[in-house]
Amino acid sequence: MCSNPFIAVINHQPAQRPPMWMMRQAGRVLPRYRCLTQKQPFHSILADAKMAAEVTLMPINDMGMDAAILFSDILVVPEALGVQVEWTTDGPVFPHPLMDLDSPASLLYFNPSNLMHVADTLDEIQCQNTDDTPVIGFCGGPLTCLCYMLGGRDKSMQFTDVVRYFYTHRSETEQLLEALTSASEYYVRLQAAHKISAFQIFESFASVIPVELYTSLILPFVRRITAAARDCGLPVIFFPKGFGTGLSVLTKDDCDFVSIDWHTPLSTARAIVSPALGLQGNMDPRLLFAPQAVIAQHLQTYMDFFNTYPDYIFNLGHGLHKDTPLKNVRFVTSWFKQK
Ligand code: 1CP
Repeated sequence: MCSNPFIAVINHQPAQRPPMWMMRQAGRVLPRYRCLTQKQPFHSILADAKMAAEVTLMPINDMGMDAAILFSDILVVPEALGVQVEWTTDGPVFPHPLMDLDSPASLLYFNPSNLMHVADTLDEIQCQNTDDTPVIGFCGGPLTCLCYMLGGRDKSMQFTDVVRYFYTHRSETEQLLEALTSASEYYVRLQAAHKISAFQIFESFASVIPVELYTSLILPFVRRITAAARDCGLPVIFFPKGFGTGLSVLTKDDCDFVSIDWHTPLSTARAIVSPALGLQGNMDPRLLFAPQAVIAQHLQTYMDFFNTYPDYIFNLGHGLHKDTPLKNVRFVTSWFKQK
């Protein structure tokens, strides 16, 4: 049996317990990370390979996770395409959303050298990674990145004007998706060349368009990113947040594992997702604020699920919240390790 449960399960091998990691585990919650952000803003930690590598590996020692996720952001790809992103303490700001411009696709110019800091970070992770912890690389899903590129940040998370643009400017939309996907294919190959064990596509805004439109307009581009990862021998996890019944359209061409959000019961997901695909997820991140006895009851249901469907990775149904009690995160990882 493979000694790291994440490596075992992601490659469809047996493991004694579910592997576990949590979306947004790098940064946000950890006191050591918080301490670092007192001195350095988020974007300068990203640009510093040594620091970004340190943050990537913090959740292994400080939280007990089985896998690390690269400390970076989905917006580095739009930035490398020339979209201006300003990193403020309140999150990313887009001074010139593409929707305000004529023929925006013609203005994009992919500059791969803007992504090289990620290669440096991955190399540095390998130097610091003495116990060979698996590292998960990632990019944003085509729809999620396009929402930010066209509309900028939308606190309502509805992106109504962007969706309207898809209908009124279909050809321009497809050209933008083409540019974004080519850059993402390059980005996945770059990460693979600098040693990662799996790749996750974060499609956080899958819910903003109808399932049929997602399937016809966006999914072909997701498939291209997945194919690029597979070419490099990487298994792919796809997280289409809020996709609901759309989960039933996913096939082996789209990914190897589907990450389920907290809204969809895991048993429902298992019933509608192709049996060829493993599942990851989906504990409500807000449950981590509950008493530990309540958390333990939920963990038992995930353990039971794993015992029935071993193609399963424990995770949250969306990212960790900033003020989550660290002791409860540690409770989760030690609970599984005692099994
Ligand atoms: O998972 C990890 O811990 C690794 C690092 C990581 C990842 C995977 C960061 C660090 N960002 C992301 C992905 C990401 N970035 C997503 C997809 C996942 C999700 O839905 O949470 C999204 C939508 C973003 C965009 C983004 N970057 C936002 C949200 C903006 C909005 O529309 O409200 C913010 C605030 C950032 C900045 C950012 N990225 C990462 C960190 C640590 C920070 C600093 C602030 C914070 O802690 O959120």
